[in-house]
Amino acid sequence: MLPLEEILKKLHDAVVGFDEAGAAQAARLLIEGGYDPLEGIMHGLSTGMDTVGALFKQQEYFVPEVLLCAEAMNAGMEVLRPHLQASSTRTLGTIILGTVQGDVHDIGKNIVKMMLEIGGFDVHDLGNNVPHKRFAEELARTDADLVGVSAMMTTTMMGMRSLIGMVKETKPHVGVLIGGAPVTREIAKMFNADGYADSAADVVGEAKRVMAAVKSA
Ligand code: B12
Repeated sequence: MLPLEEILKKLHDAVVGFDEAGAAQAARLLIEGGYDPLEGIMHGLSTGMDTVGALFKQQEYFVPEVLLCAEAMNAGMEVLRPHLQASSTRTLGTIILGTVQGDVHDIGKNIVKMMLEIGGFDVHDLGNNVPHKRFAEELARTDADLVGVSAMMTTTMMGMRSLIGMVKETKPHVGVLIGGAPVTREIAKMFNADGYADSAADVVGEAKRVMAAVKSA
């Protein structure tokens, strides 16, 4: 059996090397080794995407390479996902989730979605590049407790402020969670969001905290 560190490196390298078969194989090794699949997602596949981000910034990788890396990440995720333990069958709450208008990045948002579903939330995923109007329609149509918004660019992140304003105006008791690479706790506070998480590993705890806070307000 390979040590965890070695398997995490294989997952990382498979993402960076856009090796779909390698990512799936390393993911299987992780499961066969009895390791935690979440560890593989957070410290293998996601860490690989961080390296891809650095290579993209240095202009060593361009959009086509990044998309191939994302495919490799998905191949690993497909193997790991069924092994994540659902915490309960009871629905803790309903959350409307999407990537903000103008922004097509959805890899992180999809991991957040998966964690929320496993954590017991009913997730209404609106996808990426979601106009504010779509969030408003879904808010009116459902009895959601929370709205989760992802933004990966500094430019699109600015659009979150008006989206949060719109949610608070129409449904003051709906909590808003935000996240994505450029978002910080300070920005979340400045934009009047109720919650923030910098990693999908913390998102369920934060969603529960926000739900309790808005309900008791
Ligand atoms: C993959 C990627 C792409 C892919 C997206 C594929 C897809 N389906 O998502 C493609 C190739 C399409 C792409 C396109 C572009 N990209 Co791009 N991309 C990236 C890259 C390399 C990785 C992002 C990623 O998936 N990370 C892995 C995931 C797992 O991490 P994450 O998204 O941060 O998510 C975690 C947390 O943030 C958090 N989280 C995320 N969302 C949420 C939501 C909530 C509610 C909560 C609580 C938490 C949370 O939990 C997640 C899981 O742990 C980043 C670099 C980087 N360092 O981020 C650039 C990056 C985001 N891209 C960038 C740019 C500029 C672009 C383009 C404009 C490039 C171009 N010239 O065409 C276009 C944008 C088009 C558009 N209109 O959106 C810049 C943004 C710069 C900025 N600060 O504004 C970055 C930072 C690269 C860079 N350094 O220049 N990109």
